Amino acid sequence: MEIGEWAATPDLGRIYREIRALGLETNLAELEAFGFTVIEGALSPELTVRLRDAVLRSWEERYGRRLDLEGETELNEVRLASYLLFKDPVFEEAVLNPKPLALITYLLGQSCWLSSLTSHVKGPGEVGLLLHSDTANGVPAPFSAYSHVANCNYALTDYTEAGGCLAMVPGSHRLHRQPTRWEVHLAGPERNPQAIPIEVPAGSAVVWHGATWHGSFPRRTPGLRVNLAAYFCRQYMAPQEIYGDCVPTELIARHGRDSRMAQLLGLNRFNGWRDEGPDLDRRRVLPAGRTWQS
Ligand SMILES: O=C(O)CCC(=O)C(=O)O
Ligand SMILES: [Fe+2]
Repeated sequence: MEIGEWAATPDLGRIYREIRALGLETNLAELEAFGFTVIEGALSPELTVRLRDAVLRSWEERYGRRLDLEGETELNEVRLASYLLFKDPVFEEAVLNPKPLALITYLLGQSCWLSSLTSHVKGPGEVGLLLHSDTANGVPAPFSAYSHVANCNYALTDYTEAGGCLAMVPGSHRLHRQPTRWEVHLAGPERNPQAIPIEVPAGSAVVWHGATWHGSFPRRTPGLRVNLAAYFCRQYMAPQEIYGDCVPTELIARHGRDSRMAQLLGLNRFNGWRDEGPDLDRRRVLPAGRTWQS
């Protein structure tokens, strides 16, 4: 059917038309039904390599040692590379990538923020990352049907179970709670039989609803599994990374003060004033006549 300019669903209509124009309706159906979807080829091969190189460079600077993508044995389990956005302009392309961002906008609205941009760099191990829902920070069960947070996980190396790929429990967004401690394991005799490996080629994006149970398998072979986790939240949640005053002026110059990027970085933040009181100018108006706050 044609999605009109319906008064009852102005924001939904706009984002739905965008999702249709981007060819993402099947992904949207998967996201609704199973709580996650895969966009293969979300990154070009060239962009995948640039992002992976930038992640590894940043990790090596942070931890002061070299990594071996193919043969690593020293790095055990996961060590996080965090606060990546300002480390290289290539990360801005990942955050604004139209297809994943359209699905994130469906889940969280136009007013959402980037909560963090990190990489779970993973070497060989036994445990992996236990199953969880990202709806943390004190959100009580039962979780709401709508997402408070949402995630876009880019595979920057090929994802296989033995290589330590992402794990999902399909349909778990409908359980509206965190897994119990008997449900979290991805290895050994207690492995949750409902968890499936997301085996996808590098360059894929996996987008999920904030309530969906996920984790990642232990890596059983030498070398590294590299992801890029672009994690978003509604603005009433506490973002994991604070950008605000740290946003480089060149980044603002590249995108503009009224851009989606400025919104994603919380630069239009309204709450959180001090003695000066609220700054009403921060409720900036979009060309479409809607405010970022909607
Ligand atoms: O290791 C992974 O890819 C999963 C990371 C994760 O749980 C997250 O980004 O929320
Ligand atoms: Fe997570």
